[in-house]
Amino acid sequence: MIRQLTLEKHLQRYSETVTQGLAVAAAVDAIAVAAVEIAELTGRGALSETSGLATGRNSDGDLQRDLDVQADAILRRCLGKLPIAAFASEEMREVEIGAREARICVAIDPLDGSSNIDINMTVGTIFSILPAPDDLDLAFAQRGTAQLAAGFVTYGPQTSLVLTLGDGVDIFTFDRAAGCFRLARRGVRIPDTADEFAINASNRRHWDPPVRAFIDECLAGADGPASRDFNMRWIGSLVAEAYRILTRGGVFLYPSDARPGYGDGRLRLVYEAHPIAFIVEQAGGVASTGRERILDLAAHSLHQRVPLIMGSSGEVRRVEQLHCDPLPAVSAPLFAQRGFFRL
Ligand code: AFP
Repeated sequence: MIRQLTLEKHLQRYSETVTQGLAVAAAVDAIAVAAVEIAELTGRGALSETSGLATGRNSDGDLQRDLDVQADAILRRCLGKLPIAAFASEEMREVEIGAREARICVAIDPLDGSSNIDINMTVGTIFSILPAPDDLDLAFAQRGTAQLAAGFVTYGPQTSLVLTLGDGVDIFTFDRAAGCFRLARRGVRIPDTADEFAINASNRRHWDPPVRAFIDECLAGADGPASRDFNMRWIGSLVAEAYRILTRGGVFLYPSDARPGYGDGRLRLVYEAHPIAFIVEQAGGVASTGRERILDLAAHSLHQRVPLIMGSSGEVRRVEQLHCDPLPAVSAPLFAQRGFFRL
């Protein structure tokens, strides 16, 4: 029975089969240990000394909450015991060079979705593990295809670790009674088509025409070119959206938009889009900017943002098609009279 397979056993088998296997397995294990401590911290909510309220801004100007800082410290403590050549975090301005002879580099978003902490919403840790290049200044300038492993942990009803080691996607759920992560789902696959889209619809007036056209098709439902009705979700937590899409398919869009500072969207390439894209592709989905494959991109700066459209291949490919062959400009009469989306 798959439930008997623990994360520890899974990593042990992997470490015996791949060149950097031992280093990668040790890093994933350290992240899992940190995740249990972070789950305990986030699970205490208002009972803990940490408030979840904003205490400042990180190096890239995002609101930083004390839980962001605490989660970062827990992960750095657990990973700090390992030989890691270069380490990067959303909460750190620069890359930290570590053991130069080490074989791997690690990038993390310690607590994605932390703006949801005070409303008791699922948040998570995202991680990307890369080979150590000869020039460590280029550690996080590698294409996403260079990743050796990636995943995320959800701190919600379940503490679950979603992991790819380059050979499919598995989900391990923390068994509180046993004190270990057990295999809950093996070889996760994203359905090729789905009827659920996720986007922050309040930004519609700022979107580029192809994104508007795609969302208008979803809203037109059975009356429009998609010939079927859609449902909408927007959680405001990338890890929760990704977990839902891994569970029942769908498409997530955080596109570039016309707001100041959102010309490349909101999500970071190195420690959000790259790892999520690796997971999505390994589960049979697609992850794109709307024009390019996310995993083909290499960052020119550590906190570089990138538009992210990911999920079921059918829907993501439709968004790409609308970017490549834009529909003729119309005054979108479909919604002028409906009122839901006025021009
Ligand atoms: P926080 O970590 O600041 O809460 O941001 C979460 C996030 O990066 C991603 O997880 C969400 O999908 C997205 O932002 C939500 O962005 P909006 O608040 O603009 O909808």
